Amino acid sequence: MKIIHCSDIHLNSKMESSLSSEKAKQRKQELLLTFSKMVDYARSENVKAIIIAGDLFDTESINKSTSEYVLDLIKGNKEIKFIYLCGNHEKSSFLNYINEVPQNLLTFNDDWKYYNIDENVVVAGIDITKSNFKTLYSNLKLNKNNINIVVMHGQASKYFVEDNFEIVNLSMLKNKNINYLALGHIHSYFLDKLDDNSYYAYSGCLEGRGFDECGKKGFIELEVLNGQINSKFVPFAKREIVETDVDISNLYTIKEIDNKIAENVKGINPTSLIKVNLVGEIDEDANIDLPFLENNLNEIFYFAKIENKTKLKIDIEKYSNDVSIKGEFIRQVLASDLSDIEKEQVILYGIKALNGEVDL
Ligand SMILES: [Mn+2]
Repeated sequence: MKIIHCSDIHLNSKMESSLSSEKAKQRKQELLLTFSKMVDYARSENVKAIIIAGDLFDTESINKSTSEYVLDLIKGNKEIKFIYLCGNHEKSSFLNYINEVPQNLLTFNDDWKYYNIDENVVVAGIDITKSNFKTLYSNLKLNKNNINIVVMHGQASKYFVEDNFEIVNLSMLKNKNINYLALGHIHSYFLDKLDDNSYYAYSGCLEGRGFDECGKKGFIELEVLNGQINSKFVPFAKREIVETDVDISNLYTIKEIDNKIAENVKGINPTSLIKVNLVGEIDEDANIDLPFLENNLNEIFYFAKIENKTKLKIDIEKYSNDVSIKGEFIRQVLASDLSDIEKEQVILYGIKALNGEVDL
């Protein structure tokens, strides 16, 4: 029997701020479509249940049309159980929009709830709140003869943290007959041992939204077979978000820099959103025309952005004997009472300013 564990879909997200409003709108739509495609995948793979471990929606004020879309998906797939735990972004949840909760939509509250989704397969879950976070661990009762999946939303911690109800306390979930702990909150896939017989995992989000959500995104597919539970991560995002450093040390011309970037991004899927950080030490005369380089990259990728993080390489020796204003400036700084580190910073900044690269 198969089960999907997903979380942190954040439907209705505003998406990355540096996108044009048109593309941001498109990404918002893609987010909803990827969720819908995951449900299609579930149907085609005969998945019995989809566990959503929180943050299905992004904001507290949930959009009506998105709610209706999700509700139609649930109603249109009666053979799949949607097991949905509200996360910290959904205090007034989309359930408020629903007059009649579909039979295949199973939810949780601040007491443990147990759903028998198949013979000897139980999914238990709870909303962690201010009033239950100290007692919930001792209240969890699981039969060791079942395959037990537990759903929670929060930051996993090996230590008990006083007065923090956003923490999932792993040490207090050990040896409780849990076979798999399905977590939400962290936006990247992560899996580790809970105790000798079980694992805890974050599925991560379905689509990266900004450059703080780089890498492969998707869901976890669980299979219960012969009294065991196996898991695999299924990359499923329509687009990947990639950030990469390109070292342009000792390059001077726009063409050289452009070629170096092209060489570095060769293997990246053109459907991606990419951010290139230019790094290294460059000559003050190097021609870094960011808009030019960025436009070239935007011809290849869905979205591209370049940040110049290079350091200026200044030959102080060369300037200290120079009869130019730069030479005079460097001689004055070197003769000052500043520390060596301060001298270097002042010189770099000053030369940049004299080159017209910074506004004073
Ligand atoms: Mn989240």
